Amino acid sequence: MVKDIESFISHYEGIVWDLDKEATGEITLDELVTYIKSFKEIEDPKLVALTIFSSLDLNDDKKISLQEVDTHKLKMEAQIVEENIKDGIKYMLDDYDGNNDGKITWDEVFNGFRKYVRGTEICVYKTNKIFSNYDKNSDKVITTEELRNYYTKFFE
Ligand SMILES: [Ca+2]
Ligand SMILES: [Ca+2]
Ligand SMILES: [Ca+2]
Repeated sequence: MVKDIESFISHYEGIVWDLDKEATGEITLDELVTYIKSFKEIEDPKLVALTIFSSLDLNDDKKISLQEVDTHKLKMEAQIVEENIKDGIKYMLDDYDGNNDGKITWDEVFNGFRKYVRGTEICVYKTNKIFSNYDKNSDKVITTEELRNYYTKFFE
């Protein structure tokens, strides 16, 4: 169903052009059902139209406006950013948070490198490099909040 909504949105402007006879910039439920019926492979056009309406018709006036489509687009984009941030945090914790307490200490990162990198100096260097990126308050602990700040800047 989400796919129906997204494909509807990506075609929205073209659809408005075709269906919105009075050129109000809005699509009614009937207009949408008519449009969806043109896709032979969709078995229940009314149901698909209602699903699209339930996510897009925010002010419940039984019309989808351009603004409502834009709002939905922004919401989806924000959701993608949020997922990327969460993935980034998870990736760091999976890699470095040895004792799974949701914080990454200097020793955890250092010991992580020690397992597969030869030479103490290079491990210290690599560890310090990570901390200069993430540990904003320089207390030698990377918190999930610091990770979130880092990835928020990175993805926005
Ligand atoms: Ca509306
Ligand atoms: Ca830890
Ligand atoms: Ca810190």
